[in-house]
Amino acid sequence: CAASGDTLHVGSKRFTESYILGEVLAQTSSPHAKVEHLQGLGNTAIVLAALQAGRIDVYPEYLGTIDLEILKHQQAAPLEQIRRELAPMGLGVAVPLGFNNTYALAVRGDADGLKKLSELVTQPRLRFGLSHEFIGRADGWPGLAKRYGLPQRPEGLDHGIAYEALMQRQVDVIDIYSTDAKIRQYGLRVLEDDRAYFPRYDAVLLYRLDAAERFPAAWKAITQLEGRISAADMIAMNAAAEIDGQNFANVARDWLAAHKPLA
Ligand code: PBE
Repeated sequence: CAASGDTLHVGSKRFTESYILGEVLAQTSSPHAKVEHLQGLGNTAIVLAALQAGRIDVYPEYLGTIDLEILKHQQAAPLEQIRRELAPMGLGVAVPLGFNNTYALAVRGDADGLKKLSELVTQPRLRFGLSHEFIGRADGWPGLAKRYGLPQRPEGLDHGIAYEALMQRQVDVIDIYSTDAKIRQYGLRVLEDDRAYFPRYDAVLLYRLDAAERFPAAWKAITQLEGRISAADMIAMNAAAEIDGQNFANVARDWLAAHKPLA
């Protein structure tokens, strides 16, 4: 298992931003350790299992996801409590990168009237196309439908095709990630969460405590990333990959070249 090897294994989830952040981590640590990036392993449950099994040592995750989906809290818990509960699993959370990437629902820019999630209850005919993970998550559709009393029945789709399905009018409402580049590209209207359902999803690193000890120099380099990636930076990187078609490694390299933390 990787936990005893001489290679630092970085993981990522299967969506654009996670691939890019995985590359940022891998390139940041590569001067200091042998590094391998296992890209786009899957959804939260799969990447977490890889981390717990020692197949990977660290991956980019989101605070609300750790809190509500991984630790199954009913409501947001303080960071200290999150750390206390992760420690017996051999895991830690650290290095807040500097931006929040929350879930939200969005409609086409020309959808008449709609501005807030609470207004969806009066539109039972709208077709919801929601990502599979969102439909299944405790902090996703089940809780959202309950909080807002929503009568619609969502259809599951892959987040990678959600924007195109919306623009081709196959569906009317999709879940978005707030740092997605296509929100602006397609001029979507993000609906206000007027009953404060969604928590903060600050980007952080979820890692094996033993990895920080096994790769001290690489870990030190990684910690220098704290607070350095703004939401605008992340949206621009997502745009470079999804709209301009650049590969993830180049996107990460360009960002690092422009924002290199002082050694
Ligand atoms: N996301 C959006 C999250 C939660 C909010 C896709 C960045 C995730 O768990 O991956």
